[in-house]
Amino acid sequence: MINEAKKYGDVIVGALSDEEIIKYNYFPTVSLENRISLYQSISGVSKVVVQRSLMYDDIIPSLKPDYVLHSDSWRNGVEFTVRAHVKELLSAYGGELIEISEPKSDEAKQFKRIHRERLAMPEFRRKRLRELIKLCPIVKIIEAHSGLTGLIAEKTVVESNGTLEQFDAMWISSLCDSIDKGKPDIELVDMSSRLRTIDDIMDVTSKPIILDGDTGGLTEHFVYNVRTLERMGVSAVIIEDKTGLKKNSLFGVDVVQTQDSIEDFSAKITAGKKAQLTDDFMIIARIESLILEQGIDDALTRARAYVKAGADGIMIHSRTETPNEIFDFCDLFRKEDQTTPLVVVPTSFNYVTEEELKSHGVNIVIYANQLMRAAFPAMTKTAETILKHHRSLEADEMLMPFKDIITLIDEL
Ligand code: SPV
Ligand code: MG
Repeated sequence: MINEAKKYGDVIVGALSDEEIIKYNYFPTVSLENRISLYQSISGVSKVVVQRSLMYDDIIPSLKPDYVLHSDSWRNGVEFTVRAHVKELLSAYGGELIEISEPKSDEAKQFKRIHRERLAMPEFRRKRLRELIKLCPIVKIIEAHSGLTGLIAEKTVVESNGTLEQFDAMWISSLCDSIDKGKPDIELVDMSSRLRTIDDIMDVTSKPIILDGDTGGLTEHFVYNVRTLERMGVSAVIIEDKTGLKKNSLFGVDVVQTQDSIEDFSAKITAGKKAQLTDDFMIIARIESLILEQGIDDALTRARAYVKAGADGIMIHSRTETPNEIFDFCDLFRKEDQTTPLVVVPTSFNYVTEEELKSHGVNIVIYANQLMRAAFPAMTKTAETILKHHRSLEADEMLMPFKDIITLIDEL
């Protein structure tokens, strides 16, 4: 591309900032600084500029290049809107777009695959969550409970309001992992089985993973599990301050649930932190005070204690229909602590936007069960339709074409 560009004049290379690369559903393995030096070292490049807008709004109007050279791959898919916008910016002053076909060689094809596979290696995947917290205004996480749902989390990209949107990471929900196995969410699905789910997902994805670690179990067991998760490349485990038979938080006080003492739960966090070997892995403490109607003061006291015990983040959970108590907690917490990452799971107050959460100091939003809740009614309706009609014709309009399912998963 650079050789081709040289034919038209001075070549300026745009290096996309890390924040914008993420929106393309890529993650940089080379720092922006090193990318800039790399491009500068290529003969024929006269200048490298940092591009801070995916839509080229910062670059084209100020540089007014005579020509923009770009790969023609953006003619299809979500990047089409970026292309349309670039053409608009160019036409404002008579600039021209030149599109170059990407090399079709095996080497070029392998390059993308190798990049993804490198990101999937434990040492890259594990630290990526911490990197994302620094880079993203809010880290967006979706639930995955299988290889297939992992692929949806990995690959889904949409164009929205003049930018591209994708999920940053995956949440291995105890609720959905249990439901997928036809079991209740009571820590019945054991760690070996949870690890198997994680492994299935890791096999086909590269995005970071947060495990819903329930109560973390016995401290004596938790320390071993921290080591295992860290070695696998999981980025974080979230453990909740409950003890005894755990029930799903969304039951609230309709079932018997016991909150752990601050001392015991803090000791579990400290033991976990001592067990881990890298600085990448995160242990996030989940506070159940609002779920168990113990009030914001109790939640704040616990947050302080858990951070002191070594927690790398706080998840505050609620099952109310409005986000008010979550906002109150976040505002008060942020008054005294501006750095510890805050995690929120807006299931019952689902009208809250990422923008609003961000404005109250939330760093990570988890969409904890939506893929499972989408799949179950669709599958049940299909089963009922086949039973009613003694054939599958009537169900067909709800299904993807069978020709598509056989090519859904790419071969290497
Ligand atoms: C899960 O997804 O399993 C959770 C979140 O723990 S919640 O179901 O809201 O308790
Ligand atoms: Mg759970």
